[in-house]
Amino acid sequence: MYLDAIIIGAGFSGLYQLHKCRDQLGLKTLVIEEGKDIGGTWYWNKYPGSRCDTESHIYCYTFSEDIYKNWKWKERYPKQKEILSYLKYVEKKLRLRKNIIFNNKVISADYLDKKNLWRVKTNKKKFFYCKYLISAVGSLSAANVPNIKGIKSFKGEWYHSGRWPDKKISFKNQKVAQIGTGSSGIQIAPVVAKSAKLLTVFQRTPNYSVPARNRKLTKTFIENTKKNYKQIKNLLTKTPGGHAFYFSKKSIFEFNERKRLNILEKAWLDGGLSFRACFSDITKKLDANKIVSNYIKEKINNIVKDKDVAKQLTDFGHPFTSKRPTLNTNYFETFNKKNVRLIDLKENPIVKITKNGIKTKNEELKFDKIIFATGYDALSGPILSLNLTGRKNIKLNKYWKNGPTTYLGLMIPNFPNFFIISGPGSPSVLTNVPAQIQQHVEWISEFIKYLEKSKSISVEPKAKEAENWVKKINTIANKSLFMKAKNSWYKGDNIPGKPKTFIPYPAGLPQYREICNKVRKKMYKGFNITLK
Ligand code: NA7
Repeated sequence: MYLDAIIIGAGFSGLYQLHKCRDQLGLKTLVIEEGKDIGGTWYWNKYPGSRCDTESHIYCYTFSEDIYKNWKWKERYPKQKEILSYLKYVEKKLRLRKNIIFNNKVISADYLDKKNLWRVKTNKKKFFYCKYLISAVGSLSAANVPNIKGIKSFKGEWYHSGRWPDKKISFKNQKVAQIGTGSSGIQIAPVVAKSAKLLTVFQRTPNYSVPARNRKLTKTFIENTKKNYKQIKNLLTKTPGGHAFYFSKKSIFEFNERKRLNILEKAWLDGGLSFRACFSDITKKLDANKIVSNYIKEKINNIVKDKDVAKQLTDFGHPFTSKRPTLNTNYFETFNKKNVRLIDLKENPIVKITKNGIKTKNEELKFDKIIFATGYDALSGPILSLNLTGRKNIKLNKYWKNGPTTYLGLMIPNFPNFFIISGPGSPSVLTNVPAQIQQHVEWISEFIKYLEKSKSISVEPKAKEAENWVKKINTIANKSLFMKAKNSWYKGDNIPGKPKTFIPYPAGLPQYREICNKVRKKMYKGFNITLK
């Protein structure tokens, strides 16, 4: 089957890209989706407590006033189910489903040099041909299940947070192990602890976490977001992370201790991701960061009653925000429950999984269920899993053996007409993702329009431009607090054998947008365009 454009993935990015390609560019377009329905990340992440850490009124599309205004969010942070319903509402409105095939996983894609076409193969042995291939597979979709000895022998059930099964899973009266304490694990533990007989949380690195302070949205708030649609849309293009808050312009050192504390207390009570923005230098300067890191530590110490557990939960070896900032609802309070136990893997590492549970250095524990909240092969993992072969038989896994090389995070040298949404080298995971997805989709669509108009056969970035882009990212990252974290998936540390390089673009969405706009204005400088 021949198509102008194939989009892989039917989440936030794939759906918008389909609308753009089909309805605005008039391209014959197909979306290929592995899951049995739309949703992408939000289709797979059905784990207990799954909820977005970004506020609902901005975790959505802003490209259409009609779509924005006709949807009503219920809570400050949307639940996984609510986001799925939202995406279904958008899909229905734009009549997207008819151009999506489900239950098909792309297992390889080869660029046919002579024909200037991509040949895409799925696990159902279906072949598709297209001129433009667009990855909308997401940044955090390649689940990382650690290779722990004995996992196959486990008699109970195990699940990964990012591949949660469709069936209803009960933890009632069960002995449950949870490995991992990132954003997902921090959401899972308080919910599972409500029904489990015993929940044992295995922690490799303690995590800073700020209260989410979730709440039902008031009628007035909802009305205001609708009334201020244009201002909100505009704001999201101005703030560094595409969120609805600015960073304070004032350093923490401009205030005396009492005032500092007042500001921190207020931000803590408000909760949410904006906590880190209450001073200008928390995320930038180690001395400012230390004050706030200690403040969070004290908060946790005040919540957790058992002093040894509190110590384990606050033995941070990294600055606040150098790893992904997390939000929680009663995560630390959960460790005050009698049926919850924390195991610090630094003191008591896992030796193996047995048929009945987990054997650690110090003990053998029985479990009915194991939850892996162990994260993802972030950003590059989902692209590599497509098994791409580009021009002259160049394999992507070889081309990226020293780390993902892209230009603007959008295209890869030697892989013509292949575009990436939210991939390595783009601001992606460091932003409110739908805000950056829209920027990407709009930029890619403009580019394709230009390519079609100029009767181009193919386009790819110049190798030198891509090398410089990677250098630029690492130069900025090397000066940042991000590099002070060990085991950070931003740098590929969490996957054995993964090249150690900073992966997302770290200088913020407005700066990134400006660079992309400049490239467009300069008639796509940095790209080799081959005309008919
Ligand atoms: P994260 O943030 O990568 O967290 C994964 C957690 O799992 C983290 O605590 C890791 O510890 C831990 N981990 C990873 N591998 C192991 C092994 N082998 N043994 C023990 N512990 C391990 O993933 P999340 O899913 O929580 O969040 C990712 C994003 O997805 C999130 O922001 C949402 O946007 C959705 P570490 O810190 O690496 O020592």
